[in-house]
This record gives sequence, structure tokens and C-alpha cells, in this order.
Amino acid sequence: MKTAIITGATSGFGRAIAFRLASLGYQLIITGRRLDRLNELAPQLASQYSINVFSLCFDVRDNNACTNAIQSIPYSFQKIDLLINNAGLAAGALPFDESDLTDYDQMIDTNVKGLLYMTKLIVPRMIEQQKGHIINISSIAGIEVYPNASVYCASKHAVNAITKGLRIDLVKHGIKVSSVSPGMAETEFSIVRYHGDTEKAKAVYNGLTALNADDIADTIEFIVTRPDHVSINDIQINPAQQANTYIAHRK
Ligand code: NDP
Ligand code: 8X3
Repeated sequence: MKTAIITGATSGFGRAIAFRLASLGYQLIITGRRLDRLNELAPQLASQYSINVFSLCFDVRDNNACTNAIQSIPYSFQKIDLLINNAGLAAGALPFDESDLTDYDQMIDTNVKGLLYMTKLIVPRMIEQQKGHIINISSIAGIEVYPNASVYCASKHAVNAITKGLRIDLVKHGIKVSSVSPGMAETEFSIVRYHGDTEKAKAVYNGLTALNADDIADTIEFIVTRPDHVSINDIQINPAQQANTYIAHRK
């Protein structure tokens, strides 16, 4: 049985990926900061798919918390085959001169440093196994920069650079490194971005059918079910009505 660890499994992509990997027979380590959601999700996954699930409640921005969490993983989950670095966010959507330093810190600390902390902790296990797979959830914001999102875009450009660097450095250890770069997807992402303003969040998707979390789970399923000799480097996936970060055709 393969083991996967998913950061940010309490919502959106991470939650959908957890269900999909469970359906593929993975045993799961699910993580996030919201304990109530982890406590609800773990037994649901375990009973629906007859798999083992271990939850870890911590903040990926805190390296000590990441270290303690990974050290607490029970023996039967220690051989980690798949790391999904998904925890992340956009905070705020304002021009640079009007935007807030605390939002910058949150995005860089979560999307970049949190991903690095988790990867640094899991990679030695994969090197020991001479096998493993890391999938980083990036964004089309890592490919093109759009207005009012300089730091979010910077964080996802960093994710792409880290992904490429890891792929180069880890290839000799049999470790695959992939990324998924979605466009607009309706999760809790925009609610978080607009600091809880659900009206503004809803308006982001006006007139178009956004991606949903299952679309991303489909993509992850494709990546992890390729044969051993095949590595998917990146999959960019958009709503059909979104051409790129600038152009969306709203009906
Ligand atoms: P959600 O807000 O629905 O989910 C985000 C997840 O990340 C939650 O489970 C949250 O858990 C977790 N998370 C956030 N901050 C932290 C933290 N500091 N420590 C631990 N966990 C954290 O958004 P999505 O599912 O849409 O986003 C998932 C990823 O996809 C992000 O990296 C995002 O940038 C990326 N993405 C999203 C797109 C979209 O349009 N939705 C498009 C492209 C990429 P908790 O709050 O419990 O800690
Ligand atoms: C978020 C997707 O289209 O807002 O990563 O950049 S988009």
C-alpha cells in the first residue's frame, strides 16, 4: 500500500485529492490547521475507502511545528511515497502600493517557505527509498503575472523555480517532481483572498464556470497513475472560459 501526505487537506483541492488518492488505495496523512475539519475528514476517508488515515494539525509556516508533526508520524506511515504540497493561499487583491505587508508575509511564508519546510523534511525519506514523488500545487499565477497580485504571483513563480530545481537535484535518486498549475477554481480560495468577504469572492466567478476541486483531483490521478518510467513535469489547467490570467470570457 502506498502512502501519501497532503498539506492543506481541510478544504478545496487538498480535500478532493485526499478522496481521490483514498479511492486509488493510498493510505493518507492529511494535514491542515483546522482540527475540527481533520477530525471529521479522517474517519470519513477511513470508513469510505477502508484505508488508514493519520491527521496532523499544524501550520506549515512554523518549521518547528512541521518538524514535530513529521516526527510524530507512526511507523506504519513512515515510508512516504507521495508528497502533495498543496497548502497555500492568496491574501488580498490590491495594487502593490495599497497592499499589506502582513498579506505578503502570509503568502511567502505559506506558499514558499512552508513548501520548502515540508519538502526538506520528506525528501530524506524518499532518498533513503531511492523512490518518491513530489507534486507541488502551483498556479497560472506562476506563469503570468496579473494586476493586484504581484506577491501571490511571485510566490507561485518561486514554486515553479523550486519544482524545476528539485527535479534536477533529485533525479539521481529516482524521485519524480511535478507541478499542477490551475487557473480559476471555485474553492475557499477567493473567500480567503478577500479576507472572508463572500460577496467579493463569489463575484470572481461571475459569468463563467470555474474549475472545481475534482478537476484538480482528476489531474493528480493522471499524474500518479503514469508508469514508473514516465514523469509529468507540469500540467496547466484552466476553465474553458479562461484563456490566461488576463482574459476570461464571461457570459
Ligand atoms: P482553499 O482555501 O480551499 O484550501 C487551502 C488549504 O490550504 C486549506 O486546507 C488550508 O487549511 C491550507 N492552508 C492554508 N494556509 C495554511 C497554513 N499556514 N498551514 C497549513 N495549511 C494551510 O484553497 P484551494 O484548495 O483553492 O488552494 C489550494 C492550493 O491551490 C493553494 O496553494 C492555491 O494557491 C492553489 N491554487 C488555487 C487556485 C484557485 O483558483 N482556487 C488556482 C491555482 C492554484 P487550514 O485553513 O485548515 O490550515
Ligand atoms: C489562482 C488562480 O487565476 O487567480 O492561483 O491566478 S488565478
